[in-house]
Amino acid sequence: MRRNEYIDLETTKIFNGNYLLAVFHIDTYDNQDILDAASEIAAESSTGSNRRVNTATPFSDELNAIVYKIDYKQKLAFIAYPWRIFDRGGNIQNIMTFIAGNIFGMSELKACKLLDIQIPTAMFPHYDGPSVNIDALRKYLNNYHKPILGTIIKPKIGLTPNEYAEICYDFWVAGGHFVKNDEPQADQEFSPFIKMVNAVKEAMKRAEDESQETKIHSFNISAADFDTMLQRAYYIQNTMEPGSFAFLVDGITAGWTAVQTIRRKFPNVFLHFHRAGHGAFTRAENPIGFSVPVLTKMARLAGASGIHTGTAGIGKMAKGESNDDIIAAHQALKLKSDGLFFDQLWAEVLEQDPDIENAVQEEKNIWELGPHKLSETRQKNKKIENYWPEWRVVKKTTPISSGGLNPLSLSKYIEKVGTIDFIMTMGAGIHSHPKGTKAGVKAVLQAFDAWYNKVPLEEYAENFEELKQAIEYFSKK
Ligand code: CAP
Ligand code: MG
Ligand code: MG
Repeated sequence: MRRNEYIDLETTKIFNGNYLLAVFHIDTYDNQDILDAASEIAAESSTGSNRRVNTATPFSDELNAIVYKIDYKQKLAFIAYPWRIFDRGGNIQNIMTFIAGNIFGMSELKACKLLDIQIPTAMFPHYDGPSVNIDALRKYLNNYHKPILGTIIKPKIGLTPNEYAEICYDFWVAGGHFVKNDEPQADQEFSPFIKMVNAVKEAMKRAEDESQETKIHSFNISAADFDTMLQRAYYIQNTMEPGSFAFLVDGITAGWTAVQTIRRKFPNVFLHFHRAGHGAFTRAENPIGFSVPVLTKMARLAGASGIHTGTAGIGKMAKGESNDDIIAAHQALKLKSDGLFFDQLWAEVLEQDPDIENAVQEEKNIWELGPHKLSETRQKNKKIENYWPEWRVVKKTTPISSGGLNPLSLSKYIEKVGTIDFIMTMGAGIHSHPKGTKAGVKAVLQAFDAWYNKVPLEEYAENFEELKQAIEYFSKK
């Protein structure tokens, strides 16, 4: 039914900074007018229920979400949420409970997909945002001009701590930067957490001594309860060298509160948001859920240092809607980026703030250089450009590209995403190389050098056996 108290198609007040804007693709089973359906979604996702209640007051009505635009052709509803309805204290879980909560269960909806959001800059001082990000990893690794090249140890589960650590050693000593636990790794009886941490520490030391390079391991600290998560985090912090470790949290299955607890307890540790389970919400063919850019924006607001943003169709995982994976990677990295529906400025803009305007322009100039120029400039300067005004902004988070990737994927993804500022993790893409893990790493490094020197992979592989074998093997379906 039409809920007029949740509709105001002429209003412009929703652009005054007091509203979080959202756009949903909606459809109903009984071919209901989508303005009616949109007003019911606005009710259920803000102050109302399925009928007008007598207990509503003039003040509670002020907190109603507002349907402010409808695109009948594309079945899109634009809804504005007065963000004062959200829990104070920077709570992401509460926002998602409103805008991606009950409405997914509304029986009359055949489709209800939250495609994009615009977070008003007035909200930013109330949320954590990232503290550590890829810049800290680059400094620690002394790697400024390449993507952070990572792996996931495979098999996903079932290795003893020593077997696991040996594969870490092989990856690191051959030149790899970053190893992560796989998303279900925890404290299984055949691979006790403490033993795994100590085995990794020993393997890292061996690989660093031999390679004369620093290395990083991202440990999965997701657990049954926060006390156990924190115990695992403190154990790692007390065992590993500062900077040599990241904390991985399965953000969908462990939840937003887990992500934010770790962000707040360990502001100096890279917080790796693994999104296992996101496909139930984000896959393009899912009519009900939210998009990869929405998940990425909320993870950045929550303070994740990095979040998986997909492979833009290059890997094994299904893409989100259209080119969502690339939009998400840009939403992760940029100070200002255009989404499919909203552009998003990640700064609290004081009136006529020239600093931010300059920074946005500088960022635009840097991105227009393209990944090659950026990589060459960084190779020479060995530093990160400082267009980020450290104050009044939500720092960038790190796109993590993963899923069915192999040495042949690297240059394709760099060109698609238009930057080298991401972590790329290859599991099978390294550990299924015909000549083993070390050869897999060498093939990835050679693939990067081919891109950097602007030489076609096949031509470059004529002088590099590991890359040649990778091309032969990974080109076969
Ligand atoms: C990749 C991976 C990652 C998925 C996550 C896996 O392994 O470790 O968890 O890529 O997907 O378990 O499948 P492979 P996404 O490199 O062997 O494929 O990044 O899309 O969230
Ligand atoms: Mg309820
Ligand atoms: Mg995995």
